Amino acid sequence: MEQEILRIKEKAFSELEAARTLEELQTIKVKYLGKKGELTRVLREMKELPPDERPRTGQLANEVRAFLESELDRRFQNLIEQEKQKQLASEAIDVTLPGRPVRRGHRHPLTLIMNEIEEIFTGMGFEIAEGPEVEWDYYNFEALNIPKGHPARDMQDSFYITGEMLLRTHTSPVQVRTLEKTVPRVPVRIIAPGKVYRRDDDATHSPMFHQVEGLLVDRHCTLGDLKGVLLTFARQMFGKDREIRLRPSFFPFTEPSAEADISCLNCQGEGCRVCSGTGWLEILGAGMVHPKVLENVGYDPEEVVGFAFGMGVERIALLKFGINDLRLFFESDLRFLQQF
Ligand code: 2NL
Repeated sequence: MEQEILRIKEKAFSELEAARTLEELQTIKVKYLGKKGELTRVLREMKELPPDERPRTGQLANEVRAFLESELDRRFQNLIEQEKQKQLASEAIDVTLPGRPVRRGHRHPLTLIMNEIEEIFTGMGFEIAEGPEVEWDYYNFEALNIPKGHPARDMQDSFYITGEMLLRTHTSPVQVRTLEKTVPRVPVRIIAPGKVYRRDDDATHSPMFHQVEGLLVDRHCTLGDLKGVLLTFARQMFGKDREIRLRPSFFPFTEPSAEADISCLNCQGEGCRVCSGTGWLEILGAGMVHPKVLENVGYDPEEVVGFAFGMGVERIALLKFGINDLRLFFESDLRFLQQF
């Protein structure tokens, strides 16, 4: 029987050494150590041996069983490790491969124009002011001398949130808030860039658009100073040959008020299709701050004067890029956007 046990040991050992997969190894384990395994069978047959032979043979059988168990265990660990290495090798990253190109984006054309406007005015000493897009009726209208019943306050023209709150229809409320905080200090030189909202939607109007307003308040300034600031802006934005003209106009928050035109970009003032034969293109509205507005925010209109202006960023962008439909800016069509 001892011969039999040793034979099983040799056979099992050489088989487990030869096993190449975890499945093969499991089969070998069952074949020798399982319930119906060869070594298990031999152990069961021990009770047929003469009693004096049983301890020695028993001990041998147990030693062989322990030996095979530990060798099987060692081979299991080996094979698991091998599988892991194989897996890692198949997943290896080739760091020398060229990368997949990621297409680089860029700023939206309106952002480019907005940044350019901001740089021109900060270059003249204006600071950038910001404020909320959801605004009180008071800051958006009342403080700006736009009385109850004025057409601009009509529900048809503005997005109201409650009776007293709306989406700002211009960035003027930012300037009102700034003046309230600054009074009675002068000079004040700010621009207020940002999104504004009106109930309009066609080729030249979007319900959300962008404005940059400017404001200067000091002990002394004139319409001439305003014109100089606007001429400097026009030439930096649209070219050094631009001329500027002011035409009388009306805004509730300025007196006097004016529309500012630049000499036509296409015909240099000769008159063409772009400027409808006039030689001029309207770019913004402006004026001297109404004394009522100064009073409303706490300045003494006998002590200080101011000028203000406001421009639509989309309009500036359309003129500068020679485009005729502002909806292009909001359609997110890359074929359009990639041209800037
Ligand atoms: C336009 C005209 C304008 C202003 C905006 C302003 C602000 C304060 C006081 C007085 Cl706090 N005026 N802003 C003045 C004149 C014109 O905008 O056509 N914008 C697109």
